[in-house]
Amino acid sequence: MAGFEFIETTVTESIAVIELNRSRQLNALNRKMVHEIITAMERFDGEEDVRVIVLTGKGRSFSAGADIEEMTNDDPISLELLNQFADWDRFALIKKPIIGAVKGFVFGGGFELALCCDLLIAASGTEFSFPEVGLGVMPGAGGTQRVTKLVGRTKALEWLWTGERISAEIALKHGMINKIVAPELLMEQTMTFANRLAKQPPLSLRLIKDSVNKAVDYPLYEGMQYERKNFYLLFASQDQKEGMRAFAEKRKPDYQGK
Ligand code: DAK
Repeated sequence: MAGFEFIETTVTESIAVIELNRSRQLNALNRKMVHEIITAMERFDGEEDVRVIVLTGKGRSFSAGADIEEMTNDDPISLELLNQFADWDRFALIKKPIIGAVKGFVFGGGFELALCCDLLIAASGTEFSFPEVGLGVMPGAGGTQRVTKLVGRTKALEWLWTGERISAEIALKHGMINKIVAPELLMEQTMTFANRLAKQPPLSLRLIKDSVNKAVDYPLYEGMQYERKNFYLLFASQDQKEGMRAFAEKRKPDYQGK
């Protein structure tokens, strides 16, 4: 995809990779960059040939947070008029699986961006932190909500109040990331995992993501009703027929995402 200043994108087979490309500033997220990331993600979400989206950062860090220089002189009215949260809100609407491959610092807005991913693979040595409290502010792009839903109120408050650095091991222990890999194997292992997902029936992945996301917000009964509708819906797909026929015929299914 051409025309981006702060990200690079590539597509390998059916995996789209979006790389934050501002490594001299540790991929600090300026506004244009966030806009570019979500724009690329939405385009890939709509491309039939793409089945999984990988988000990562160039250089030694995933992202050291929002660009502090850019927001130093913000005031509530300028923030309201900029309406930047509109871009951040769009991450929750991406239907395809998003895998974050993170390393180095995953701080502030960078941490919030990582929490927009569905799965996270971290290089050993990765550190997560919400340093906002040390700047006299707090996370505003979903950090307090997403981390609390993931790890619970007690740890969330500790991390958000202190701004302390959370090691990859602690993140794994609290179910915040999926696995830790050697730094030099981060992309290789992420692509292997992405390829595994890319072979699964895309509509199943899509409706599983939708249902699991509802589980976070809905009471159990309502969530189960919602799940049921998605379950029924998959029986309208060609891939359901293909999957079950392939089982009966003792061959590998060939899923088309239809
Ligand atoms: N912003 C701007 N530049 C940054 C940066 C950042 N967040 N983080 C690092 N850099 C720049 C450094 O200034 C330095 O630039 P030069 O001096 O070389 O020009 C370069 O990246 C390399 O950084 P260091 O020299 O500091 O590298 P070190 O290894 O010594 O230290 C560090 C790495 C990550 C510990 C340190 O750079 C650091 O503490 N960085 C700041 C971390 C931080 O406080 N992050 C921001 C949290 S606030 C919003 C949505 C989201 C947010 C806000 C609004 N809306 C939608 C409205 C989120 C807010 C935040 O993330």
